[in-house]
Amino acid sequence: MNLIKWLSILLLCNMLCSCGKTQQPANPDMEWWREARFGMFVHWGLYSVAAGEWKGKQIDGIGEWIQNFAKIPNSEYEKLASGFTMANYRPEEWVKLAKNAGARYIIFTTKHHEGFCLYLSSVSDFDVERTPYKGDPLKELVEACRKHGIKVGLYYSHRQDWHEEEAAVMEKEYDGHYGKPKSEVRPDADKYINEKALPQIKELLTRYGKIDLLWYDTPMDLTEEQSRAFVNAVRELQPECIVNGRVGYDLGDYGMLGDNEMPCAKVSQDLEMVATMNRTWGYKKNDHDWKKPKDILCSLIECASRGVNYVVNVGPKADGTIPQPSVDIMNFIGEWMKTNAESIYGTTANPFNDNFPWGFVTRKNNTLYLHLLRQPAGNSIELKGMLSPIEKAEMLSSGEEVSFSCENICKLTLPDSLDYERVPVLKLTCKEPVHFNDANYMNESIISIPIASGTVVPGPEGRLGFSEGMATQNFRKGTGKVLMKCEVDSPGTYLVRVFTSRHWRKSFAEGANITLKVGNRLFESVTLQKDGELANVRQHSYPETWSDIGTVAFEQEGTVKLELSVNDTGTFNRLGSFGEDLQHEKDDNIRFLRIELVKQ
Ligand code: FHN
Repeated sequence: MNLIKWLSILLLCNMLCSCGKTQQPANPDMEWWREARFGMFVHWGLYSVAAGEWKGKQIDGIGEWIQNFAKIPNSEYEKLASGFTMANYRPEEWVKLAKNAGARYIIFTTKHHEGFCLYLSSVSDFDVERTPYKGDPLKELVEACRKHGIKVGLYYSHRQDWHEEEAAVMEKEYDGHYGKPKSEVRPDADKYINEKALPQIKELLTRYGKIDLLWYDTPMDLTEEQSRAFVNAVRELQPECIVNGRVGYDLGDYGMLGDNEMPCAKVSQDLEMVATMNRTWGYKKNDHDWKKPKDILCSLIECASRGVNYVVNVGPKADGTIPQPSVDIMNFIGEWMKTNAESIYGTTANPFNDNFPWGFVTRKNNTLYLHLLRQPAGNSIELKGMLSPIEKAEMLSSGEEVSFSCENICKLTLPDSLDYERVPVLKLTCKEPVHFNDANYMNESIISIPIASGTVVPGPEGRLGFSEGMATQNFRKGTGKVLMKCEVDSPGTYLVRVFTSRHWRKSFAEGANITLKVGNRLFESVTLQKDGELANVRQHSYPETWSDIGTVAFEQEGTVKLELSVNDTGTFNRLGSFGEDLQHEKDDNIRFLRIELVKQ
């Protein structure tokens, strides 16, 4: 490091040393972020040069972790900089891609775990100056964002930095990165934070004008005081800048789901979910496992219907080209947003508890938006929980009126010619803010009961609750039970189907055992079997499994109570280790999503 860089560090340290000590100023205004609902992530770095391959060998796992997975020493990894040409980098094209898709903010990796800075840094010489590119890619992107009215989010890996020995997290790091044996590596997190991370945050927040969002990642073993210093640095330098939840210790302005973790019910706080389009964040030339454009669009819709912001990732190549399938996906969303964006921006979650089999609902004051992923049975929809009379029903994109009647139940009859591949949206306007009741009803022969619609009765040992994404948390023997209910309006026999999920790195737990009471029927000490797994957008991240545990007969209509407890969480195997942390996954927990009663 040259003298000027050292002097800059000292100066920046001086200016920042009070950050950890001062009182935290008021939180920034979240208005634009809540209104946005949709953002685009960009993972771009030296890993984009490696593109998932090292010395002719395909390296498993997410592409931006290649240095770690392929055990590449810094001396070799640094050489990738010469191939990071950015020759076709057109930041304005990236911004237009995001904007045309309807994204309202971009989050750009200024420094990922590899430690390489995608901007001109005075603090570290492991930055864009080492590449053939003449310029500051961050400055250019920020300017393009401003020009097109897109909010600027900066990703910064504040704990992990494989380039700096001080930042080593010993149980996680490959000692070979530093060119010396593990026994000689001397980690010093405070030194790293004070001499590289915080000074770089200062650079990012003082050199590029207004920054709207600082997106920290993988706090790992940071202390609360260290995490707080990262929040305070932002508060002090740009009080209007929002801080994401992964800064650590719930100190951010909003909460975070795990990577590719879709919420399973409406959530109770500001929350964001980040998703890949294939299996990697950073570019991998042989990852062709692209999600379908419609599935990504539906993820955005589903997140909005749970009250969650959705941020989808693109991983440009080293020359700055965004892979064509990503462009196609963004354009597909953009086409839809042209006529349907009103049903996403500034909306709040589906007011009903129902998981409707035909799609998802969002709401804005007096208006409900019904997103139709497939044709409803009988080409009609019943909104059993709806208490407000509907004034007008129309297709959002065409304005075509839809016939309805609201006597006991609001029933809508859909036009015949809807193209469900394009996810039509039915807009319902009511005279007054929508009133509803929150019971769980039968739709198309299934009564779906989200676990989060239940109430928790705590047990003697620990506290059962719901995770950010509204699956159960700490659910094991003695932590409590969940009480739920549903409305039966069609007597008969029902199959009882229990849905659970898990992080993809864990196998289905053998021997997981529950007790479930449904009305008067007791399923005592039932071992969950893996009877099936849904083939959906979650299948590679948090796969959803169902277990059929038996049948129950209801002789009459009415409210049915359910009571669920866990006797044994079972045992599982670990299926690999590819970067994603398991911060949302407690080993001793069954992650319940919902119970379905399926009419036979
Ligand atoms: O380890 C990183 C990963 O590479 C990627 O950047 C994701 C994006 O959310 N964050 C971390 C894992 O959660």
